[in-house]
Amino acid sequence: MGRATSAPDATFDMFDEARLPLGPGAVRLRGFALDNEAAIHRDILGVVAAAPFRDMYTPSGMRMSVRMTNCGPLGWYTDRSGYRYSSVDPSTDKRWPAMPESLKELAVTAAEAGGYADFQPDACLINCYTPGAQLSLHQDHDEKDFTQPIVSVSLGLPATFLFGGLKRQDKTMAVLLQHGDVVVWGGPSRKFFHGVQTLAKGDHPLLGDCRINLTFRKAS
Ligand code: MD3
Ligand code: FE
Repeated sequence: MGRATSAPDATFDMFDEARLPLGPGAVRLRGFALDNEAAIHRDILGVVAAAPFRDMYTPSGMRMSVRMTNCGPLGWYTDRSGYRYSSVDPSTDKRWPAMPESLKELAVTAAEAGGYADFQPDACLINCYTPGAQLSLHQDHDEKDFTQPIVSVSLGLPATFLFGGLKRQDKTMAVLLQHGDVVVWGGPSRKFFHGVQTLAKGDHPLLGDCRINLTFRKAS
């Protein structure tokens, strides 16, 4: 699975490794999503047709620069009422679209490759970044079982991901995430602070001026 090397990119990446350990329990699998890229792209478009990307608002009323949607039994949502998982899209009260088999299989095989057997994702958050969008340093702590990893899939424009430690003030490392990269975050890394730097302009052959990130979680 995946490729040992990747196409040249404008961003210099010192660690262009097929399998790059990022922290305790975390590994980046370079290009792991590329083998089934066409089906994955098609199935994301299907989800987005049923549940479009939308602006979300933090509990304090700030609009997030990343636009979001979900698929699977549970979806992550934020608005004035707070951060939560919901079985329905609060904007329509309809269930989120089902998690396409191509996406679920990608998440499960990546988790396995990262050392986590029996990953059973019940939520997939789909983030859409356009140039200028960013995600501030945060922890993912709305899930019930932190022994389950999170699997993230990056598609489209490259982004610089920031990965810290258990405390907000901990030093962060910058990691390039490019089209097709999959990261498995388990063990102690599961609770580490992380964020995404402001997306630079670009034009990706498949996704245009956009970066899509999928995060698969076991929420319940
Ligand atoms: C490290 N998304 O949706 S993916 C998020 O690129 C989120 O859209 C980013 O952070 C994005 O919550 C980063 C990588 C990621 C996802 C979850 C993690 C890294 C993580 C959970 C724990 C530690
Ligand atoms: Fe996160």
